[in-house]
Amino acid sequence: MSALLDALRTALGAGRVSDAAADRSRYETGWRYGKGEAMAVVWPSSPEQVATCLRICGEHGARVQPIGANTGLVGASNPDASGEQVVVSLERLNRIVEIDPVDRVAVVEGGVLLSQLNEELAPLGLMFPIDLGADPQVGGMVVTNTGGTRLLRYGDVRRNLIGVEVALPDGTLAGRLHRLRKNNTGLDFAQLFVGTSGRYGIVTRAVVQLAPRPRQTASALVAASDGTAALDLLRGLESSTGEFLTAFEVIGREALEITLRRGANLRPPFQGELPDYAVLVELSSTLDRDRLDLESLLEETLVAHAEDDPREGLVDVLVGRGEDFWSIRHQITESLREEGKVLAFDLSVPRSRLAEFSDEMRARLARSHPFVRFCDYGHWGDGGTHLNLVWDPAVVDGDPERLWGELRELVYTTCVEDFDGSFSAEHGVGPHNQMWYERFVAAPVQAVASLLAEHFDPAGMLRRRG
Ligand code: 2HG
Ligand code: ZN
Repeated sequence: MSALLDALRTALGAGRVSDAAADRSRYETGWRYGKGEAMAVVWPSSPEQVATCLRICGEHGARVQPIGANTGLVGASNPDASGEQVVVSLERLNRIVEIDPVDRVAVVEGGVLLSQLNEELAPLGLMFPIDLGADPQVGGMVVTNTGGTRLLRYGDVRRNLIGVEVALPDGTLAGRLHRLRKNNTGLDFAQLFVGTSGRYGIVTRAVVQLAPRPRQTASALVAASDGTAALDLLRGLESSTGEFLTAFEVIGREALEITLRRGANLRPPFQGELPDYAVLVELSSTLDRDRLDLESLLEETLVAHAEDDPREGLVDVLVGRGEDFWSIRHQITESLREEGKVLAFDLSVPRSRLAEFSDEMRARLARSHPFVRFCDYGHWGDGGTHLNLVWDPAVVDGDPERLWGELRELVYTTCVEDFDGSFSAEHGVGPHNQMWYERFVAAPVQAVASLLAEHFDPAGMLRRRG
């Protein structure tokens, strides 16, 4: 170990390598899941230094755990429990190399924060259109393939990634920072790394596609009597305002109730009882208000939809106050966390089955685990639902591990097997859900993924233990 640390210090400088517990500890615990122990931490500040770290670790037979902003939700960026991994923190790899408004791309280092990139882009009327409550680094977003609240309009990272440069376990830099939107010359190297949890290499630079920043947005919060009413609204909005629709976020009653009670500075939006589902709708456009009044368009569309709906599924429609509504949306995760024990699921099902899935899942859980609160919310526009199960640990007897296992078995089998859904819609794969990857992902797909891992990383430098 001391020979390894000496070699890393010689390559990076003494201040860029530490095995002190105080330095290691901030990388050892994940935001929600993940708890391990690192051998040391290094802070490379250029793509070449990242590659050099991997080369040196390879020469000493050490394993490596890359980490970005530590905002992941499946424990994939924290070290395992072995105490044998060198954590490679990418926070100093944070230069925006170039912004090209004609190519409409940005070339950024892997450790650039989403907020940092968007602050730089705003004065140019551009944005990197992945919108999240968290503030991850671009490299972490690539290997997770993050989605977020505006995927409906702009797509996920996969759809906005053009080129990558990657430090491979053999200590080389590979890839091409091209700006070609069209390039049918065989396999797409950049796409190979998307959603792989950093298993094949570390993204050192990326070329991402930018979108023109909207000049206006209009928001509404709609009270829907049930999930079917929310889905009817989605269809109605897509057919009448489709090219403007940027977000369609749904919040179930229990999640809304807890968030309004626990969140900071939130005004209850509706008078009286909370609806079964609140839908946050956002339209946006690059046209300015003189040419198109989006807020009036949204209001008229929602009123017409409510009047024409034979089921009378829309109970209340509030237009405007976008900041208030987004503030509620972005405080759900933390509010639920304060409420009790949370077991979070990041699921998707075909959009047409979202209401049916929620009703069925709620009924099954009420029968088997009545003490669990069913808090669902998420990106219904893309079939995504974050089901967070919340309970008071004081009222539950028995082995918590067993309870956890039962709940996961029930929710995942219902979602994947009975509803043809996904056990990881947008948070990726990590130790938290690895066993479900092994169970639900088709064997030929796992075989190709393993072959690629073998190719890029034959010694298993980026492989976790447990
Ligand atoms: C969101 O949509 C995030 O708010 C987090 O993906 C979801 O906390 C969660 O489970
Ligand atoms: Zn989400």
